[in-house]
Amino acid sequence: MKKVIVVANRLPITAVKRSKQVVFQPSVGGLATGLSSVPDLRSVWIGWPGMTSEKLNSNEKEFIEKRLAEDSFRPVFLNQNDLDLYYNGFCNKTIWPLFHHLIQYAVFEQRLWQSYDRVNRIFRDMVLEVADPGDIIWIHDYQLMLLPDLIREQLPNATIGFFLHIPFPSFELFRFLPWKKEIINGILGADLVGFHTYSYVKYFLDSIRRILGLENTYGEIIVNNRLVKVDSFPMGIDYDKFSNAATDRNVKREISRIRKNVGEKKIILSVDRLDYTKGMPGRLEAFEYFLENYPEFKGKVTYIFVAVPSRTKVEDYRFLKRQVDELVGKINGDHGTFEWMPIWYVYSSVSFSTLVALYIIADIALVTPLRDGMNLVAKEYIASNVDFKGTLILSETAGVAEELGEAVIINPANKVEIAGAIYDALSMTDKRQIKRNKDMHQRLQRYNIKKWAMDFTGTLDSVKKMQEDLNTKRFTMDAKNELVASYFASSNRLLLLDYDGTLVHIGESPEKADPDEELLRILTAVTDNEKNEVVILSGRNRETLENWLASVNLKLVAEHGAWIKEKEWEAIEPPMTDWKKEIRPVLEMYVDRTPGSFIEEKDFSLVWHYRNCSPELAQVRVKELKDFLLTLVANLNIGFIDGKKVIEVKDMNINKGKAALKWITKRDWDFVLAIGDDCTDEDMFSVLPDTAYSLKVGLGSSKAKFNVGSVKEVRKLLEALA
Ligand code: ADQ
Repeated sequence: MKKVIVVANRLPITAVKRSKQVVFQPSVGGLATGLSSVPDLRSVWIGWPGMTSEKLNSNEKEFIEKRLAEDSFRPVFLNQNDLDLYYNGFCNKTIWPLFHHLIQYAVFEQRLWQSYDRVNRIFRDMVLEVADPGDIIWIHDYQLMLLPDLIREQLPNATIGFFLHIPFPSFELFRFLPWKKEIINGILGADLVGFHTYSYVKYFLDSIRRILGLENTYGEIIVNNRLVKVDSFPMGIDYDKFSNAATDRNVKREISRIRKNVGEKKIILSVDRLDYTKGMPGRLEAFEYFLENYPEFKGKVTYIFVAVPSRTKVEDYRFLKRQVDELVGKINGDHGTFEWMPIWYVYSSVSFSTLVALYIIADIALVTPLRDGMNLVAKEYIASNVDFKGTLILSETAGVAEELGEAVIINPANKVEIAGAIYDALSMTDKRQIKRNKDMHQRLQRYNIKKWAMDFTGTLDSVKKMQEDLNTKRFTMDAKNELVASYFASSNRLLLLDYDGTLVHIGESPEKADPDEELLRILTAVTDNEKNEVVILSGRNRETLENWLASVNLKLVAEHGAWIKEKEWEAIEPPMTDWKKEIRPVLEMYVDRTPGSFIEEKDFSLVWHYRNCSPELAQVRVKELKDFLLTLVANLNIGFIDGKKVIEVKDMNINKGKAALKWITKRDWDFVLAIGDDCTDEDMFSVLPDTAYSLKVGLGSSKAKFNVGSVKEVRKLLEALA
């Protein structure tokens, strides 16, 4: 049976030492519940068990390994140095603040990065030990962003999913990260990349476009000839666990205990890890503002403020603790009386029964993070209140706000608005509360943690199937051997080769695509064989081809078939260029409105280049220009090609197909091979005889018989023919 290997920084169980004995604290999170419900999957977890190596002797380590193995957990042991530099360092001082748009807290230090890289490799080694062919490897969160690609390097066919639980930042912030390219490439080692919301998906795709120059189609990207899908999967909760809790005896007991202590006052609740992303000081100030501006509620409202200790080794968190302590003290001091304490401050983790009792008893849940990947507390609050009562006040900047739009949505930086929302919520009728909460309830019930886990693993499965479909036309070793054999058995051969993207890799600057020594050597060897006729069919102009390829005895086709050179250059048809004077002013207008773009004029075409423009602006302009050209082309008998970062307007009677036909019909060839990479080469593929071999470089549908991986593979093939 295939298994899912869940890799996360922490295991769902923590080892601690009590009176010199190692004991375990189970902390079953939502993820474990979700995965246990995916049919036909057995799961193995890999993660840090919670104690550093220095605190364990070899017997204790062995004991931990044995005990964890009973639950199919595999520990990754980290030492104190790793914990300081990787976890408390790069993870929580660099990535966490930056990804939450709080760059003022972020530090960028080489040694922290090096440790992150090293620890990701330690995790990789454990995955390699555990993984069998066919397993699903599901990697979680920001601590392990390099891991997908590290595994891919060793297991090229592995099924890898990656899910980020925190927000992905906008490019304007992400660009500050000195290791942004490594991080993006690391994540793209996965087959499926998931985020909580569509906004994070957009930010991620935007960074890929800007950093790697890779475009996507509906979230699908081709990375090194492998299809990668990026999509949103809003994480759900264990709905039944929370919605059934109201009838639990322990929960009922907790409710009476809390009610006895608070009395009949209205209850406002907040529950979070003590973290600067959660907006705690701003929330406390908003509560103070509420008391000052709605004094009629003094003595009638209690704010239960639960904060779970978190990352206490990081100075910013200690500072926040002091800040929160002071604010709570100040508000209680300024407004409290002998009979009434405005804020009940609990700085500890609470049991499940207490947590749900608080959710049920609270009239208001105040969830006001500055930024939050999702925020499960908001979902748990709604799910626990099966009578649909209570009001959720929610930050617009929490991922969960995209799903729970019926909540009272506020800006966490606006204390006046938050105070107003508290006032409205306290005055809200039951009827209105029920109406708001019912829809949210149903949504949480439907898209619960099980559905989420099945959705992610199911999508991962379908991505693998899509990859297989794309691979069916792959140019395998057998296909290559057959082609080579047929080549050597023939004596009258025609080779039709595109240039850019086929013989040379198109990098950032297409003007620097001149042939390197290796290519010239290969082309010379192939053309020197008198049984071969080799034609380069390119979109480039005559001068460029002439300059670059003069030293080789090639036949040339320039401007997509407009010019042909056997001995001298000849126009395939008399040039028809009247249309240029109408199109040029249009393109000039686009140059003026799109900084970085420029026009290239060829004999038979006009080309608008936009590779140096801002990708967003270019996307808009390309769409506008194409719409505009569509209205013009029919009358002018021209067409346009939506090429690689270019729009080329040209006479549609001229194409590579026509030029190729000129050669195909010239002689009775007993071997024909055509290789190309983009839409202009499809015209060439479509005129080939059935017996011809044709290869498209890269993935994607094509009239060519085979897809070949890269320019490198094309060169290898030509070398084999030399
Ligand atoms: P967190 O930042 O930890 O998670 P959150 O989504 O609210 O934030 O999850 C906290 C969990 O801890 C909840 O399930 C809650 O019940 C529990 N919890 C909180 N306070 C507690 C307390 N005092 N005692 C006991 N339990 C408590 C990260 C991201 C989030 C994202 C989650 C899941 O930062 O944005 O929603 O992962 O992907």
